[in-house]
Amino acid sequence: MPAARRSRSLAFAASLAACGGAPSTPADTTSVASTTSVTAFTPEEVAAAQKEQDQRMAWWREARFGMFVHWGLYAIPAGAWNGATHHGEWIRDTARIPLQEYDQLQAQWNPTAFDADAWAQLAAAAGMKYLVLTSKHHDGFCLYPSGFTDWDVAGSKNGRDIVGELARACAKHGVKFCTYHSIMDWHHPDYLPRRPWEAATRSTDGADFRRFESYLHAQVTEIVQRYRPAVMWFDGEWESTWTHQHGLRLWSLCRALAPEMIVNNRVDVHRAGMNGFSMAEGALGDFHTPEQEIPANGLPGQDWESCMTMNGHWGWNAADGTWKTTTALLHNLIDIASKGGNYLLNVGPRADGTFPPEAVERLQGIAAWMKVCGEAIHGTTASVFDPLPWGRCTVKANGDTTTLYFHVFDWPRDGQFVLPAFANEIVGNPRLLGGAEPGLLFALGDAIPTGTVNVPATPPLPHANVIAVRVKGSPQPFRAPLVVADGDTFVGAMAVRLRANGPDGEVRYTLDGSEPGAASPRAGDAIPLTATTRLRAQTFAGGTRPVGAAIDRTFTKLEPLPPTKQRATQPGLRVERFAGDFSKVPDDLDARQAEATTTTPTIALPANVGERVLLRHRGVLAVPKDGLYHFVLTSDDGSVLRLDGQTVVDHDGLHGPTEKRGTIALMAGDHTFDLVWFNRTGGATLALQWHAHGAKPAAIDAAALRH
Ligand code: H79
Repeated sequence: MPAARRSRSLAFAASLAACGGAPSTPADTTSVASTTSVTAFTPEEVAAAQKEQDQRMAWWREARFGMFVHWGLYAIPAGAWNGATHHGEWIRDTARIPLQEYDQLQAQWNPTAFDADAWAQLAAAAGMKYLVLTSKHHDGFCLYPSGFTDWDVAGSKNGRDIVGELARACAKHGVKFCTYHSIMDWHHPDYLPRRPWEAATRSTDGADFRRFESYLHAQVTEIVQRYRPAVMWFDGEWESTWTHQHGLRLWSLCRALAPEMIVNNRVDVHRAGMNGFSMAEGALGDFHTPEQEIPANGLPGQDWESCMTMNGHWGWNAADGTWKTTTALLHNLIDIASKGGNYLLNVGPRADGTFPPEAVERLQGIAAWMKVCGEAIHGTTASVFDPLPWGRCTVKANGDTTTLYFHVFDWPRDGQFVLPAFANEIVGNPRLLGGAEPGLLFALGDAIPTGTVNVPATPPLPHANVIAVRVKGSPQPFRAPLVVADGDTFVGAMAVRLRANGPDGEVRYTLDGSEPGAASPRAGDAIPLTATTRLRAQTFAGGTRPVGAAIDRTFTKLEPLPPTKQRATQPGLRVERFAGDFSKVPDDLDARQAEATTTTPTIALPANVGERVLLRHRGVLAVPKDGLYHFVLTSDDGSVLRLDGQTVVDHDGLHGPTEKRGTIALMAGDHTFDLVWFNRTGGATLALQWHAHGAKPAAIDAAALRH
């Protein structure tokens, strides 16, 4: 998945637009253009908007941990319908329940054991600083009495205002109350589109999406004015009817209603797939929302929150026993905090209003840990070190000192904890949270004030143990040397540069596979490579002590493949079509008989290519000059690109529309081209781009393809 490239300023244009006046009326489509014409803002205006965003995000950035609550009518069937037990909050869709049948759940809504105070107390004790409740999920049912629909708790036999009770309970327990409100709505007659499976039976006659937008704005206004949520968490924005203009109007409404309210990025349409990272410049929202995943390297410089379930479902599913352990949940929290994000951990309450005991047990386990180690989570920022093999690090600045919290997942059995290297002076004794005081001895390593901490052989806490080290100033970690190289493969020769990454230190390297030592050559000028070479490098503090992570990279010299002798005079590629239930490219394709053969001028799927189909594009690719060529292959489902019989990109298997890259060295001239693609069911995508090393990817021009 590509990392998001977005400055935090994404929300500025719109927040400035919103400052300019009242939000536009949704039905008034003529005003849209003027609302969205984002003209140039002065640097002062941008700085003011940035400051405003920083102010409203301040508590959220400190919080690091929140509770998600998915609750609604779907808790009544608890995941089971017609014998299947895998459903969740999507049950009306996944079990294809007709509206009239689903409507009957409203009469059964009767959460007699709902105790808002108990929920808020559990969240507070677990160190969760905010709670996000589904005021409305995709099924459209509202957990509060809405003035704009009867499809709400007020229309059930138990009229309790769940949102109101929980908002008050959260306030009492010092937990910020927030609401999740789905844009997608499977109940409102004006919402479009219908679910594909109900399109024939649920008429869209008279449906008007502009009226739905008015309804959505009315409900958001109602919720904000009545319950003052600290965060408005939108979702279900990915359907075709929701546009950036709709997002801008909803964002502007929120900004005008409650300038201090935080709004997630799902208000707008620019997420890349379901992973929750806004990709486009100008995408709205205060924070990114990766779902069920933790970005491998965080999203440096940006605000993000990973929402994740405790088992495999958001809504209550009685059959789901796949509960993550308390250790796994805490490691997620620590991992996310160490990458600078927030963790929004879900609970799916049961229909009677109680949390499942498995969830309570885990929350209590987390609470016990947080009681001792909460200071290592709350108010911290991302690690400054290279990935640590034994755990994670969080950082907290306090005036002119900084506390480094080392969260140890794998406790050193020999009682010797080796600190990651940094150049700061340590203040006082390291602390083992939850351990006996003073407890720790500290041994200086060389001239650099880092080294080994003596720790008890048995740590005090389950799940993870935290060693807190206070240092002077801001952290100065030693990190792996920076490698400046133009890729990992080359033709002919290439140059690689090494640079120290951090405080004073020497970078030393080897090219023969041996471990770099204090006597290895010191990096200075560019290192020329003329053959495949393994480069190993390390920073040495004081000239002798290896510090930070080591570099171990192989640069591969490729010999360009000679052109084929195959004659190809016809323009375009030959396309063979095969029928079959493929889940991967079959090995025996050469032996199979195509059911049809056509030609194509460029690589593009025919309209309505269909399902259970495989297309094989063959011919030659004319390469303009000797060199490295990179290929970007996007497909849904699988595809494999071969040139001159060599696999260049293997993007095989069943998957959604994702891209994969590959590199090959080619001499000028024709090369045999063989691109296989298949679709089992659902979406069908195929695109191939290429570029010479150093150039930008582009589609393959028809002039380069013959057969
Ligand atoms: O509210 C939770 C989910 O219901 C919602 N976002 C989180 C916070 C969400 N909506 N859509 N998705 C997540 C992704 C869509 C997944 C789907 Fe499926 C795959 C929809 C249908 C197939 C998951 C699996 C839901 C039903 C089956």
